[in-house]
Amino acid sequence: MKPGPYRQVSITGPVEPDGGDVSAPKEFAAGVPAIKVALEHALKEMGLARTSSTLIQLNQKEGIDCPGCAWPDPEKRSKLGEFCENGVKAIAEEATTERVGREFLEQFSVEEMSQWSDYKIGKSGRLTHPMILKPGSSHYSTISWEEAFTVITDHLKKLDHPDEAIFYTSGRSSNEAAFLYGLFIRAFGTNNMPDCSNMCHESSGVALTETLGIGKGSVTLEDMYHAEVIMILGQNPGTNHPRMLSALEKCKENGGKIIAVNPLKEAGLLRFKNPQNMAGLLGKGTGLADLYLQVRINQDVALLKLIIKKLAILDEEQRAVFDWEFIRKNTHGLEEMLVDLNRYAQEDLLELCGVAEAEVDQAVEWLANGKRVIVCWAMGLTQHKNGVDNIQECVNLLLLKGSIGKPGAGTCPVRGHSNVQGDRTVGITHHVSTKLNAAYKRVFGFDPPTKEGLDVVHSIKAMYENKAKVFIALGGNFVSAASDTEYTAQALQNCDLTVQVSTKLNRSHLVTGKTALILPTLGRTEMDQKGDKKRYVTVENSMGRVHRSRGSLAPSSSMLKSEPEIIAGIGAAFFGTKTAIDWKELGADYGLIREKIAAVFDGFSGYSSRSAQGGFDLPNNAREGDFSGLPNGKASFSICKLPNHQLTSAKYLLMTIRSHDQFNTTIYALNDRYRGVFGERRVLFMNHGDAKREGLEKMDRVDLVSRYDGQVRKAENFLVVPYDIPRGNLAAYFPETNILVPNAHFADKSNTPISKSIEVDIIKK
Ligand SMILES: Nc1nc2c(c(=O)[nH]1)N[C@H]1C(S)=C(S)[C@@H](COP(=O)(O)OP(=O)(O)OC[C@H]3O[C@@H](n4cnc5c(=O)[nH]c(N)nc54)[C@H](O)[C@@H]3O)O[C@H]1N2
Ligand SMILES: Nc1nc2c(c(=O)[nH]1)N[C@H]1C(S)=C(S)[C@@H](COP(=O)(O)OP(=O)(O)OC[C@H]3O[C@@H](n4cnc5c(=O)[nH]c(N)nc54)[C@H](O)[C@@H]3O)O[C@H]1N2
Ligand code: SF4
Ligand SMILES: [Mo]
Repeated sequence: MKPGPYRQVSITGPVEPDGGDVSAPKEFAAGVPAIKVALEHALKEMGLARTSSTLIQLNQKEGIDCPGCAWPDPEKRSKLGEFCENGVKAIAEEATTERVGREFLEQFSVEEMSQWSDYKIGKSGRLTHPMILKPGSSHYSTISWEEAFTVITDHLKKLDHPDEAIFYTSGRSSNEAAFLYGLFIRAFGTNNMPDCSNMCHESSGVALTETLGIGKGSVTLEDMYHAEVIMILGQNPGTNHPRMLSALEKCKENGGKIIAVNPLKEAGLLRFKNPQNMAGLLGKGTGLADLYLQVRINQDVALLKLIIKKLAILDEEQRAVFDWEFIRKNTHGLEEMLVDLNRYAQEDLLELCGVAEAEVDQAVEWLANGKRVIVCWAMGLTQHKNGVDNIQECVNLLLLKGSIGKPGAGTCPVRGHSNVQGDRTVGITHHVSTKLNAAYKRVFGFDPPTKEGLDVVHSIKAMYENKAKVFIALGGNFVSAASDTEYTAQALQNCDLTVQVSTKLNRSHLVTGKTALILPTLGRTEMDQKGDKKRYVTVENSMGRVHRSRGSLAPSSSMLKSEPEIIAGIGAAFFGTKTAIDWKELGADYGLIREKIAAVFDGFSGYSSRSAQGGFDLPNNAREGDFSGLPNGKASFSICKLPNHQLTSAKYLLMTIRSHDQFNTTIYALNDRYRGVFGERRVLFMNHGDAKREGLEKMDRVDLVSRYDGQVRKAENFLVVPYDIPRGNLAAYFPETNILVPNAHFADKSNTPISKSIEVDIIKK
């Protein structure tokens, strides 16, 4: 337990294993077990009536956008159900009938609740009342909405400068809420807008903007069906984007090849039993990856360089491997890239990536022949020191193949939260854009601040150093999601005020500033009604399509406000009612917010009507093959660095990953079915040979230690699971392992924490 300045709270909860068990990993995803587990979760949390009334609406055009991941919905939706096991879990978690009411928070002290596991905290239920934790008090107590807005306003007005406030956003907010939030923050006078993207796909945004002129993917769902080769690097879709497997299945049916690149043999990449048809349910399902390249952690650049080198040799041998017409017309920087590539010897690259040469050659053969290539990726590429280089090496490959801007080809960064992409589109960014500032001036009549704001890692540093004193979060669970848990906890505890706009209780309500506020909000599943008018919000999926989401359940409590109402409430309290921006009016009528979004950002004309009629695609220059907006008017090749891990023989690289039963810091259950783990989260996946060398057997207990900049960080009590993972590599779940990730170590250019390549030692207990 770490003493906070005011309360003796635990910043992690218990660090003892739960006493679970492990068995052999599974070799397929979905099928009957997925339906069974999904229904168990749904019935336990929601009961039969709520289960059937929500699931019937899930991902249907008139209904609720799944609050799980950002995977898009097909145009033609199955009436049988357009969702997956983990979508059902996300819904069940939100639509639970459990409540964290006034009495609950008055009964349990903050210190007591902080001793619970994240699982137990989350299962307590939906927040129902605005609550305040006053300086020196041990329990939350009730506060009215008006009083809560006054507390926030008083603290904000007391600051010496607007840059002493931090405004975090997690990716579940709607476009309407995110836009209004960004508007308030800029009108208040800061660009301190860290958001969950900074810990997630920021490396993708930076890499793609530099090379292709847009920080988003270029493919559509339809493209996935028609690709000849899909490469999937650093992504576990069977757990994190399960309906992507249906798209991969269609690609296979059309003759496409799938190449998986991952240190772990993930079940969802091996075989898919589609629950939407009998053959999938009862048969052996569809084999997905035709080739599985079990790369060593953070050696994707080595593997990709080797593939590109081999392709270049074939191309020189007069095979039509590269798309020279595309390269000449649309790109620049190839020569420099090839000169750099010459510095690397094939043998060295082969040894670094750890993949058998015959397998690399098979990948090269398919990539040489294929004209339509898609590259998909997620956190396995972004969360490294060279995360931006990882992605730019993928772009190099696609440019050589002319596989950008044509059907069946392109970039596919698979996004995390259901609206993380939309939040960024409508203005949540710590970066300054002169174009955006001019648009705000034109539409709202004020000059937004021109100083760059702070991202996640720099916000934490500012709070730790007492340079920022108020922290407001629109969703998320900052203390558990961010790296360096002790440092981050101290940073938050240094604040005068921390505010959480949340649906469910989490650790960030317990590790707080001197004063803390809980502002409970409506979730996606709930009816958002003003008088007799039913309101809806809009979101943008991973492929840039904007569409509407409308909940149907009665709200968990009559005290809840919607996110736009809460932000509008803060805006009206801070600025008063006699200003050019009518906060109350905007918070009441989301159609007005959408009009303002359309006035500030390109591509949103006819926003309300188009989003209600099935949705619309935002402009995407890479999809169109238009690179005229780039500095040279062309897409660019990049020179990408290999990582530089100074590992000695005693050291390991640890990747911190998601289990099948969690959504980031929300723990649905203690299992990781596909990897054969049940009832336990403190497990350490380790190579069989490494375990033997260390004298470790299955379920032996170890501590993990990282040493950065002279500081030792320790995560205690992990149970060893000998596993099929490359030598020298380890895997364990986050958030338990976030305590090991130093806040000062992050990706070049994107500042994303190095959550997938932490240098650690193992200490046997
Ligand atoms: N059910 C569920 N769905 C989710 C989430 C969730 O927690 N639960 N989270 C959402 C969010 S916010 C996000 S960002 C996404 C995350 O989706 P993913 O990125 O799929 O999630 P991770 O578990 O972090 O998995 C990373 C994968 O990368 C591999 N990997 C790790 N390091 C490397 C490497 O160096 N190279 C390669 N090639 N592979 C590597 C791991 O073995 C693992 O398979 O999922 C979203 N969807
Ligand atoms: N070590 C390590 N750390 C990581 C990662 C990793 O792979 N390894 N992944 C990183 C990634 S990719 C991400 S995106 C971040 C995630 O970081 P966050 O987005 O901060 O975390 P979440 O766990 O998604 O947030 C969950 C909380 O959001 C609130 N919530 C849920 N729905 C709503 C809603 O509709 N409205 C509001 N206002 N609140 C809601 C609930 O109170 C819930 O407790 O974590 C990052 N941290
Ligand atoms: S794939 Fe993602 S968005 Fe679709 S139902 Fe599953 S969790 Fe929800
Ligand atoms: Mo994410």
